[in-house]
Amino acid sequence: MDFLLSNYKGAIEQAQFFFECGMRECETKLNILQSELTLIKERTAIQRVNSRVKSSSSIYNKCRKKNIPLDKESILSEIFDGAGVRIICSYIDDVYRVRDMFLGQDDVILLKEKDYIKYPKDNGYRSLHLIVQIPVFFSNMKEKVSVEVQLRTAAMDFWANLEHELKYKNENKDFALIQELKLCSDEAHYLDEKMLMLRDKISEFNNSALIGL
Ligand code: 0O2
Repeated sequence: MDFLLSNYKGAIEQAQFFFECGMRECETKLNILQSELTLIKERTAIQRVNSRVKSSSSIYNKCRKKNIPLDKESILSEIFDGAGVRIICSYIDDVYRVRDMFLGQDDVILLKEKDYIKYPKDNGYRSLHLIVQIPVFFSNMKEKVSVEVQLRTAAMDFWANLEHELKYKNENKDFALIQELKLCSDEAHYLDEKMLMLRDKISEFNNSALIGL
């Protein structure tokens, strides 16, 4: 496998360069949104942003699995999660607000959206996934790069990270474990909804205290 991979190293590295540039463009947009919300004294809608470029071996394996030719152009046009950006939000409604603010930018093109918050996966996985295309400007050309953006709350992120470690990649078929993980996901979702309700109650209380009601 290492030998096979090394045959395509050049093409994969070139594609990774473009993925990294698309990822950095997205990060910049999100950092600006985060700073703007801080400036206007909005509460913390975006807690943090994590990013990664898919590793050479993952790109190679995905191309092999999906019959994608191992050249730069095909990798860039057929692999949509080569660049990944994950946005961790405080509350469920922040996920959708940040989504709207991000997609509202006229150079961000939405290619695909999967709402695993409204429609969780059977195992309990929750997140909002967007595949977007974003322009990156170079010295003599412009390239549209696809980026997978995942938005989720801190509770969803906690669950997904643990589940990923415990099971997702290992295909563990232990039924009791799968059930327990699903239960944990429902409990995390309950907490998300409860905190949202409490936040609204507290802000209602603070507003009426402010106007002396
Ligand atoms: P990694 O290591 O995070 O990059 P695809 O094959 O990716 O084109 P798919 O499976 O339809 O198509 O994509 P989907 O459903 O949008 O999921 C892609 C990514 O979401 C995964 O990337 C994970 O990061 C995350 N994800 C999806 N389902 C689950 C799940 O059940 N549990 C956890 N923990 N994460 C999930 P990768 O490349 O699989 O992994």
